[in-house]
Amino acid sequence: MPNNLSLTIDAARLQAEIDTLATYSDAPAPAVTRILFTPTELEARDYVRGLMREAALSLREDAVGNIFGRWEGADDTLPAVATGSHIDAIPFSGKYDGVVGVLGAIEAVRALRQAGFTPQRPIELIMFTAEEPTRFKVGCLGSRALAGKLSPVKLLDLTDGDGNPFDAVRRQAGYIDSLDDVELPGGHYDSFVELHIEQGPRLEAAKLPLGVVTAIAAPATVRVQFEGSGGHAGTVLMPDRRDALPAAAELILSVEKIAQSSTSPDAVATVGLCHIYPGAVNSIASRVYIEVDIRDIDLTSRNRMVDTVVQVAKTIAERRKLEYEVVVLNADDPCTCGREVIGAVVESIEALGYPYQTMVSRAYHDTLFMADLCPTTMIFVPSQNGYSHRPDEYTAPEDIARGVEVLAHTLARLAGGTE
Ligand code: HGY
Ligand code: MN
Ligand code: MN
Repeated sequence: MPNNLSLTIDAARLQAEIDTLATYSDAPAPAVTRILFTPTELEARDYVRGLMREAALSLREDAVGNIFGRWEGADDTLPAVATGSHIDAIPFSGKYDGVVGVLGAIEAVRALRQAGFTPQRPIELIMFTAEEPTRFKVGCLGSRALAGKLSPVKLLDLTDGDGNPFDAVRRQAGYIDSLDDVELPGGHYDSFVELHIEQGPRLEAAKLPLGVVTAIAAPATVRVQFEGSGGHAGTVLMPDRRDALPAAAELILSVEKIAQSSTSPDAVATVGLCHIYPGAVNSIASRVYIEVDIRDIDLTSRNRMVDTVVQVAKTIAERRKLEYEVVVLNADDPCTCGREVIGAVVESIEALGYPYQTMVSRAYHDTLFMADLCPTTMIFVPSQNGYSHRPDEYTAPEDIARGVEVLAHTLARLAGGTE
């Protein structure tokens, strides 16, 4: 790694690209909605492909829609250093989540090239398919598949909320290759570093511009469906009802209580999605579908909460004489980041003279699954007021540029190379 690599990050160009990408949205600005393989998201993919090509990256796309942009190294036989993130966005969210790690990585490559740097190892950017669980109910779909944690058989099982199979939707989007070729072997990458907004309040509270991630919390999702008789809101008397909505209401309050009463400070649980059928003011709910998001850094605590939620859902349904279905959609392990990769980020930050802190990520990211393939870490930049997954998500351009500068130096350090 050249000692005095001095890089110029074009913060204004990067911000303009972030603002342009935000226009590919199915929600009115400043909100962003960009759901996997919708026409809007396909147009956004085209925009990112163009930027990758302009940065002289050679492109490859796999069967689930992960997009790879490769900068060949002096020794292309060596496992690449990888970086990247996602551009899909949950409904009515912000324009920085994931985007900073994709467009920022492209800017890092441009800055390194402009400084005359040539990497020894190849450097590969990855735009992961569907980090958000919005359409197919599983988060990190692309990175899970790369890490072999979402098999071709499981991928063929996936359908979206309208019953469209993942396989049909991906083919309509132009991804027709075999799902068997998605999984990457261990050793395929040397290391992986993801630049991401913190999506929480800690860096801002500590008045620090940078975070280095040492571990990522363990996410789980539980799907619960209650089924009753429904019927006319005026003519079915109270003793004769089997109303699905009060059952869901009981469970939603229990989910909150289960997390609040945990002794673990990082225990969180949320019901962010609830569908009521038929959804009419004068009709008793015949079916209610909810999804529960449960997380903790501590796996035992997280698993205890999942087990309790499943048990409480069953107890409520049986007491109310409702049919029910309770499915644990995913219950992932937390990940510990790689000491050497963390070291490379810390060395880069300290050489640049910036203050920072090491920290755990309470949000999950593609890094969680890349950790099954190689040593990983993340670089966090502050979120204003800790806001994320909301239209007023914001990170200052100078904070983003600083994160990109650290990412670029880290990639150079990990890849080795010459000016
Ligand atoms: O939900 C998460 O942690 C991530 O932002 N998808
Ligand atoms: Mn997100
Ligand atoms: Mn994200």
